[in-house]
Amino acid sequence: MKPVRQLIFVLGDQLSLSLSSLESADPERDVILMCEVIEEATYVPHHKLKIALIFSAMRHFAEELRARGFELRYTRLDDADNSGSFTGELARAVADISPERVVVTESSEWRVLQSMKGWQSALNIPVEIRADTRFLCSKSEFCDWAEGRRSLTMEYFYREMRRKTGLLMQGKEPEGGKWNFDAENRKPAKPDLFRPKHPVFKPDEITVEVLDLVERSFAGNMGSTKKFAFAVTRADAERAADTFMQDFLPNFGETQDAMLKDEPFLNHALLSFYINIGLLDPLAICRAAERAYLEGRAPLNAVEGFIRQIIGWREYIRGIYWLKMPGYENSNVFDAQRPLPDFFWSGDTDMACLSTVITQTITHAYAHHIHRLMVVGNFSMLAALDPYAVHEWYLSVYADAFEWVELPNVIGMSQFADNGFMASKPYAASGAYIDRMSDYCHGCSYDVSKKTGSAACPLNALYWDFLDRNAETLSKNHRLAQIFSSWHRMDEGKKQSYRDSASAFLQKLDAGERI
Ligand code: FAD
Ligand code: DLZ
Ligand code: SF4
Repeated sequence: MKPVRQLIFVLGDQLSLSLSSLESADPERDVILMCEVIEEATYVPHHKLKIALIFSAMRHFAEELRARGFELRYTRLDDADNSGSFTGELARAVADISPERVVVTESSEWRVLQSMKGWQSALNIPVEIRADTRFLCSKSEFCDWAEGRRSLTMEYFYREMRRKTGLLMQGKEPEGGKWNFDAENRKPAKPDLFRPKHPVFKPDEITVEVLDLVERSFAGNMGSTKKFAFAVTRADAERAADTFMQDFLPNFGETQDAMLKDEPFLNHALLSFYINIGLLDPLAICRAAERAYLEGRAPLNAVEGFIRQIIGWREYIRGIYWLKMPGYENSNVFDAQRPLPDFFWSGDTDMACLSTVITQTITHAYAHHIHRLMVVGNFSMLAALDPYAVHEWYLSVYADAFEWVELPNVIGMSQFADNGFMASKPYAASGAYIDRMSDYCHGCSYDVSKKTGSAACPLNALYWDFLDRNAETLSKNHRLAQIFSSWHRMDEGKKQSYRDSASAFLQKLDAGERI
């Protein structure tokens, strides 16, 4: 047997043929290591569908590499000699194969990158850690952009990314004369029986084996794998992307913020899982969306909105993560300490908005952006839930959740726990917002039009109570000046009834009573 030149270690969210660690890989002389390990599967209690998606996509990626002539060393979760950790599996492979060196692409998460940095000395072998080139903006480019700025507004970063990629640009000017068409994208939606259906992928033999493994090994975790419908190969993920471009993109913009109880997906892409594990290339997806606009198949407001989510928000969020880690995960400006209520794991609450979104999360390991931000996130912030516990919940329950993208979205965008480092004001809303953007309130046990008292929508009193409770931090925020002046103009009796209603609600929550 020829000596092994490189042992290339590929992680579960690195399933891309263009991965930097695979550059100049040689099937004749290199071996690729992939492993399912209990440490990764349990650092939070992941949703069963999330574990199944990752394991099945990993096994299919291993097949794809084998078909290209590579030798794979693949450890399954239930292999008898599986050591259970990345470091253990790498050590075992190094001892068995004696490669000249190890090559990896840097981990997407701070936690794993710390281990990676210790491998060279722990294993006494050269370890090359290569940059992850699947992002448009490198970590150092983001630092350069952020340095010296008073505020890190996403919109300005996004414009840089438009210029860099040339997406939707006419020379130096943005297509359509404006950078952002969001003003056209805040409409509610109506149920539509003729709305196209998102594709469903039938599990093949490999997936069926994984589903069985997951049901056996993670029986107590959230969800069920019975209706597993994710794409697990690059080809199927590309099919999902093509269907989105054709059937959903034209209407993506208008209903982006809308919520309907019987339509959890509306016109959203359902592509984040595939992009985040490396089955889809974000820039290629944006180019496909741009083509749809240039060929007259989708309007500018929809295409610009979609592209902004990917080259703007996604890249910006990653930049913030690496700028602020470690330590960002412990941000808690409001000193919120309340543990998560049990209904976060069951959906069992009388608040129809939360019950709908959490139940759909349990079913699909998915909820769209406004569900995450304005339903679960808004409630968590108004009810002073501990942001770290909220972060761990999001990291567990969504199939697309990897810390680099989940943490800033939760800690910064949705909980404002970083005191506005990311968001210029908290995304806080009373029931009126949910009522305007959804059909949830109609069937709710609470009355959205009532402001206070036990029959009133709890969000109405919680909203004012949140502002009042945190006035010292928030009243300096000029974007909240108008709201605080309304609060100050309110008569004392009304203010007190908001405080009393919120306090009664929070006491029930603390006592574990049904709310
Ligand atoms: P669409 O709404 O169709 O958007 C298209 C694409 O844009 C997405 O696939 C995604 O790649 C990208 N995108 C959109 N918004 C964001 C954003 N804020 N940050 C990063 N990428 C974005 N996204 C994750 O990928 N993983 C997470 O763990 C995650 N956690 C979140 C937690 C909270 C509290 C909030 C408010 C948002 C979170 N997001 C997360 C962002 C966003 O909600 C999801 O990317 C989106 O819902 C995925 O569904 P989709 O593919 O249908 O997206
Ligand atoms: C999320 C996850 C899970 C559940 N299991 C594995 C695994 O067994 N093997 C693996 O390589 N990756 C897994 N992942 C994804 C990793 O957690 C992810 O690649 C790292 O956190 C990135 O730093
Ligand atoms: Fe949610 Fe309040 Fe509407 Fe009920 S009334 S669905 S609790 S916003």
